Amino acid sequence: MASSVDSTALELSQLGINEDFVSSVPNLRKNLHLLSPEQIELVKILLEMGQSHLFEHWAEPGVDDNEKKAFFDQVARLNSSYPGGLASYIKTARGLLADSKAGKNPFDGFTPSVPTGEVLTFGDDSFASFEDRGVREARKAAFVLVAGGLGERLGYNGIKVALPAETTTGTCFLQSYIEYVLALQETSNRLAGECQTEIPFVIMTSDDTHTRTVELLESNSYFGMKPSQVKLLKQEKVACLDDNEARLAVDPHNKYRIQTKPHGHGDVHALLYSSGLLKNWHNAGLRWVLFFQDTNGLLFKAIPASLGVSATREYHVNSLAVPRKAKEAIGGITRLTHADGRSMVINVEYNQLDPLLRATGFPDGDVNNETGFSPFPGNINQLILELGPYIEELSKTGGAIKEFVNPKYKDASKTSFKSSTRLECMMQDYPKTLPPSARIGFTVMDTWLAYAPVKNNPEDAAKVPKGNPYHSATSGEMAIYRANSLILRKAGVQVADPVEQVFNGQEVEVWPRITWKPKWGLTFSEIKSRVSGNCSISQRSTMVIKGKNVYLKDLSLDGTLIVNTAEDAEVKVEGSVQNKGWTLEPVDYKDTSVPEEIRIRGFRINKIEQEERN
Ligand code: UGB
Repeated sequence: MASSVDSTALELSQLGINEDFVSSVPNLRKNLHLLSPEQIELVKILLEMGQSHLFEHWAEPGVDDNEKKAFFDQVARLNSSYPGGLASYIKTARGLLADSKAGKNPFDGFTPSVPTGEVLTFGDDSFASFEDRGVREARKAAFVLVAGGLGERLGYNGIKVALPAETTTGTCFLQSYIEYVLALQETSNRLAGECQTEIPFVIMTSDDTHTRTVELLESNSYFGMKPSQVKLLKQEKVACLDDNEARLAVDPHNKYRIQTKPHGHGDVHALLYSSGLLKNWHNAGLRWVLFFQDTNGLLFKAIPASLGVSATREYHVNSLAVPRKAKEAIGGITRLTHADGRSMVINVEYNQLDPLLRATGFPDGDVNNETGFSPFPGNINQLILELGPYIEELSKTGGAIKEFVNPKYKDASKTSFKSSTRLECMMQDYPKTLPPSARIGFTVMDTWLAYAPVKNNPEDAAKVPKGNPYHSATSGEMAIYRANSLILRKAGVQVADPVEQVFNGQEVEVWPRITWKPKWGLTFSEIKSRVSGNCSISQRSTMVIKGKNVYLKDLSLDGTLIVNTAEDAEVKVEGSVQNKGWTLEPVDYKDTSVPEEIRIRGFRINKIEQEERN
């Protein structure tokens, strides 16, 4: 605490504090002499913004003084981490809460329609040429993983990026992402005839995930990436709001703290901007920033082609999308046209699409059409932004993204909330402030290739309407085997049909458990070049390719095959491999004797017999 001044001698006007404000909070007045000039400045902001209640329960000077200091440390953080500070946060909150109370529709005046974008078909010529272009561009890209979310829907106790994407090799999501980026870096540099370029890799964390993310990286030597190549940016939470006047909520567990909650993945833009990274990247000649989420084990299969689309079409913003099932919990990419002529292509979040459609002449709301899918492509929240226009826009906005508020009201009078609320923002709302001249596009890929997130706990996944994706650890893992099987089929391998099995109450297709390291095959043409002759893989088989220069020729696999090779060694895998292999043994998600990361997928792998080739 600051040097002490006799409170009676304290001239409020000298401090620039309005007497009327302080007189209503005698407990603050008694403590004023404890405060430093910086803390007095924060007091002024809080009082001017109608937050005197925060001091109502303060103890006499000499009691809890350390807690009072910690209170100001928190207020200083909340003030500095929000563009425009706390005053701006409270002002925006008042406006949004008033709109919400009035039932104002954020899409008022806009009519939705289905936009057009680039629709890709895996493996055809145009897909191959986009992939080729994308891999060449990759050395001019930076990758940004947003991983600050707790994953409340999944209910997993650890951080989501530490979960195995699949349990055949146990590779966790973060390892898989890093290995893909390193493989892209290597191939892209090789094609350019250079080797020095390092692709920057940024992870946005939060207080909920930061320490465990650092531990995961450090205990695994950054999964082979240079530590200097990885940057962590931690997002701060924002203050909770107790009522329509945006009075900040006192933490129920500590009267000297303001309750806080996450602000959403939209924070990534302000953090990137204020970190100075964007300018460094621009100066280093980078052209693209790719954003992606924490648990999609397929997404890098879609990255080369979608980056190729961005480069070919010169999109300032390219959103990756997949065909969307009506009511699926992914946003819909929509063209919104205003009565005044404005028009934009933007994500409409899953909880807003149905009411918007119903209010604008689509009485059935969010429903599938004759194709069995919603006509609006599903946003998988993987964005590719062109760096130059991105910096230009952020230098105007500071990275602030249009926010929203979602209070749960106690009753129809909408005067009080069931629990405190806060402002939130989403990274895909970035285009909302862009001028009409911005080139905004999207790229639609097959779901089996591009999207299988792990978001839902087993109980909720089992309740998903039939035909809609489970988005669980079970379906996320099975989707990796299916994608790899389908890719090899397309490359000419006879891969057996899957069988249907039920794990944790979810019926899934079980394909052969095929996995490979990204360096083995980043693009379809690369994978094709590694397969020749008459290869076949039975349904009960498992194949793990760990090496880079591994060539499958006339392979007949019925069992488990692991191919380990030294970095550059060339290995031909030929002939028949037959053994008892590895089986999937069902486990119940309620069986707490089984590790959590296993039981949430409903099976474990029983490694009976395998053949290893080196
Ligand atoms: N995240 C953060 O980094 N910080 C936060 O404060 C919050 C989240 P969810 P959500 O593709 O499946 C999104 O919770 O928000 C990270 C899109 O909005 O998994 O319900 C978090 O760690 C939606 O349009 O998803 O829905 C994670 O990596 C749709 O595209 C990411 O943000 C949907 O994802 C997403 O957080 C989807």
